[in-house]
Amino acid sequence: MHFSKEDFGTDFKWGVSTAAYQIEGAHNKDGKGYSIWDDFSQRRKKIANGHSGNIACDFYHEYASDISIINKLHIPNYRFSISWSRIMPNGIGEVNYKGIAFYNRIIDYCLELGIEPWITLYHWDLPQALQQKGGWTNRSVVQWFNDFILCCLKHFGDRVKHWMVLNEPMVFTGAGYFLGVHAPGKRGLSNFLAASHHAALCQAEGGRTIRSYQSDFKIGTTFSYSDLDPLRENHERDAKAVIKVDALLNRLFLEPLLGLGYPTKDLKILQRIERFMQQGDEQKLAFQMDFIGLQNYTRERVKHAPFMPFIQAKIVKANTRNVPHTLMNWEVYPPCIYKALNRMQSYPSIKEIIVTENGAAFPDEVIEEEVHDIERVQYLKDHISQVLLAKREGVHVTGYFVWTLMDNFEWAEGYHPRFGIVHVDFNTQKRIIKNSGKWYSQFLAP
Ligand code: IFM
Repeated sequence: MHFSKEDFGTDFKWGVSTAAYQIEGAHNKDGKGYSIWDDFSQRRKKIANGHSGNIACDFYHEYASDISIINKLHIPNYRFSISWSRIMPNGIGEVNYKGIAFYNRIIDYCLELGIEPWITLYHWDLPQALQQKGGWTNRSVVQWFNDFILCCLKHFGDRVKHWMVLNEPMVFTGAGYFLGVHAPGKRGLSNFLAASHHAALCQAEGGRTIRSYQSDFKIGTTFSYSDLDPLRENHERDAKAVIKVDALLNRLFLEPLLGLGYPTKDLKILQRIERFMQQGDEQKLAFQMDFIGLQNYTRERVKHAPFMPFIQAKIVKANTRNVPHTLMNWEVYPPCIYKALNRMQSYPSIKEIIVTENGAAFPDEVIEEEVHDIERVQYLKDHISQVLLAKREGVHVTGYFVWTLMDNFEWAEGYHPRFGIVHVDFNTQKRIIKNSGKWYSQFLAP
C-alpha cells in the first residue's frame, strides 16, 4: 500500500522514543544516585557480555547533537524518560539540581528546535535506595513515586505538556520481580503480585497527581501489548492457553486502569493479588487517561503446556516456527499492530491510542559510512501502513513513535540488538543515520 504522512491528517503525532538508562550513561556523574539497573548490571553480571549502561550512548554529554539529529530528521515529537535517581539520588528527599538542570537543557533545546518533549516518568530505573526498602513490593512506593512526580511537575511542568506515567508495567514487574532476568533480579509469585498491584496503583495515582497539578496536560501511560494466536488452529486447549496468556500479558495492568478490575476470571492465579489489596483499592486502580500508549512489536503463538506452573501455557518462539524474525527472536508480522489497535479500541473507555513504541532490531552493518538497513525500512513501512489501515477503519489512533532514535542498551541483551534508526559506534560515540532514519525523515519532511 502506498501512503504518505498526509494520509494520517495534520494532527497526527509523529515521534521517536528513548529511555534514560538505555542512552544516558554518566551513571555516577554530577550527583546521580544508583538505580536498580546500575546495581543489576554491575554486580550481578546478568547482562549479555557483561554489558552495562554506564556509558551507553553518552547522551548525558551528547544530548545537543542527538536532539539536533531528531530535528534534522524532521521528527516533531521526542519521548524520553527521567532517571529518578538522577534527580532524587535516594529516591526520596534530597533533590539533585544538577540532574534537574540536565533535563531542563534537554527540554529547552527541544523547544528551541520546535520539537515537542513527551516525558515518561518511569522507564524501569528505580533508585537502588528504594529497592533496599523492597522497591515495588513495598506499598510505600505509591507515596515515593508521587513525590517524584511532583518534583518533575514542579521543575518541568512549565514547559512539558505531554506526560506518560509508566513504561510497560508488565515487563518491569514480570522480568524484574517474577523471572529475575531484569533489575532488581527478584523472583517468585509473591514478589510479582505485590509489585504488580503497587505499580497498578501508581499508574492511576500518577495520572491523578498530574491532572490535579494541571488539568489540561495530556496524560497517558504505556503498555506492552502483543497480538496472540494459538499455535494450532482449531485446537481447544491452545485457544484456552491464549486466553490465560492474554490476561497476564495484555490485560493485567490495562483493565484495572479502565475500572474493570484484574482479569482474575481468566487467570485464576491472579486472585492471589487480593492479598496485597486494601479497602478502596479497586476504585484507586482506575483513572481516565487522555490516551493509552500502545507498544507493539510482534505477535506470539501460544500453546497449551500442562507442566508450566501457574499458567499451563507457553509462548513458542519465532525461530522454532520457521517465520521471519528479528534479532530479539520476535516474529515479523505487521498485522499484529492493526489487531492490537483494534483490540484496544474495543474498550469503550479508551478514547485515544498513541503507538508510543514500534520498531525492530536487525543485524546492521556499516559499509562506507552507511547502514543499508532495508529490513528495518520495510518493517517500519509495513507497520505504519497497518496503523493507517486501522485509522481508516475508525480506530482512534492519533500518533506513532518509532522505537528508537539510536542504538542503545537493550537491557538483559546488552548492546547486541540494535533498534535505532541512527547507528551508534559505542567505542567512538559516532552516529550514522541509517537508511531507516533517512526514510523516516523523507516521510516526515514538510
Ligand atoms: O528497549 C525496549 C524498551 O525499553 C521498552 N519496550 C521494548 C523495547 C525493545 O525491547
